[in-house]
Amino acid sequence: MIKKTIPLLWLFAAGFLSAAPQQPNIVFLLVDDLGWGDFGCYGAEFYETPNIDKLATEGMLFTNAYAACTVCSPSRAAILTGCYPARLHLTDWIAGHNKPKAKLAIPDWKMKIDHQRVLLPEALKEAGYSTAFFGKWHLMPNGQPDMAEHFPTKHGFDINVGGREWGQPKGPGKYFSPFGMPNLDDGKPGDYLTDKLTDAAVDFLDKTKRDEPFLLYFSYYTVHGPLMAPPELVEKYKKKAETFKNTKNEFLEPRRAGMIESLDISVGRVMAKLEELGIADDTVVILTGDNGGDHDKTTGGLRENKGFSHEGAVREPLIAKWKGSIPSGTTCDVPVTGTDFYPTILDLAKLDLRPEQHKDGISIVNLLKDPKATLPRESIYWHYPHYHRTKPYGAIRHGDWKLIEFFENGNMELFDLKSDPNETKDLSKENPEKAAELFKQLVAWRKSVDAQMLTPNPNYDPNASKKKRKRKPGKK
Ligand SMILES: [Ca+2]
Repeated sequence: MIKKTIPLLWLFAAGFLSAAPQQPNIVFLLVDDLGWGDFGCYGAEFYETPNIDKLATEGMLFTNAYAACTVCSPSRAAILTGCYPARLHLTDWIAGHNKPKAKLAIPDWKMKIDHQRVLLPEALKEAGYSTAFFGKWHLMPNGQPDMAEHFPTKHGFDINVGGREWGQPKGPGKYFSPFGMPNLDDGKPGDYLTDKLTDAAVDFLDKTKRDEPFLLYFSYYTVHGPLMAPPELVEKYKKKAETFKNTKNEFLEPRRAGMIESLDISVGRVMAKLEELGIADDTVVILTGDNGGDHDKTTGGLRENKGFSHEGAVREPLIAKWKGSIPSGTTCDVPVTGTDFYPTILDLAKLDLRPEQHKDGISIVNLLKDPKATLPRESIYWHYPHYHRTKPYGAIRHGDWKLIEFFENGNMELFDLKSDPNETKDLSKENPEKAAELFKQLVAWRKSVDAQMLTPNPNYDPNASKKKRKRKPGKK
């Protein structure tokens, strides 16, 4: 007995064992359809986000952070797996668009993440983390027999509040009670979804054990449509819009501004709870979005928005805070993407990386220590073999260069994002050598990840999209 006890006491005395967690807690805040220009710290003047702006002053703000896809589900899958949507064959929002008369036929893509993959929450769980999911999931094969096998709790989360197949609130009251979501208290009439999810997240924080690190994955339904905000906030922004000088061509939509402010209030409540519990300094906070804003005036001037193919579709706010480890009030301009969160979070938690899992992500911890550092990566990629607001496309960013290839006709656009961040001038004709070099890389990358391609559509009808749909009698 003595032989066993002494080494244990020695370990306690040496500080190797203590009541405090050895690894940081992780609070991952994922906002739906978040535009690059939606926060004050990213230039917004109409929308008010004091708590998020404070987070930026306490941490690092990224100016070239990307979502891995222009729409929801693939981007979310990339965060959880560390793999590009192209590699996962999960390349569109679930359940996606089908355009049976389009020039190209879309591939037979997957509406779920394969269970043999070890997801970020599963990796953290193996390392002793408790894992909790709140909000929008949207990673279930909607209507298929195995749908129930793909709840968040089947992919590594101990707790799921609100996650189901929905890509937006579809309960009877949508953003207002009743919500019709798993494990979420419907509350009373007038209760607002973002507030109720925040209540649940804060309650989770209250109940966490101090000797067990946690992952709080808060995946907001907001600011995806339908645009619905608490009436007092809608009123506030209606009044503000009356006299607001819109010098930056912002989207003066009082309901959306109210949704953003309710998000900001939620972030403030989570931060306040971490402080109250005395665990703020032991907690990494990461805030980002899943794809661009759903309106072209939400992207801080970047071209296009969600569902398209240019920067406004995929460039996202990203703020990371960890007091004492991430230098406060700093800005990083190095391009990073959604696949990087998995290895980065493992690295922050001092866990072994799992390159066989997060195949397309790299740890950006060296940037989180020094925003002027470089990453051992030359290019990042997108692959969207689907029709949405855009036509099917692929893209590569290499340094300041970006090449977009449109699959229907092989057209390419080349931009220098340093001199032309809003992609106003296509340089592909002026600089065909650079376009060819990037195209070659893009093609090689697609092969390396086994990307699914479109095929000629035998049912192609060039006039289909031009035909006006016949309106049913009585419908406007
Ligand atoms: Ca989205």
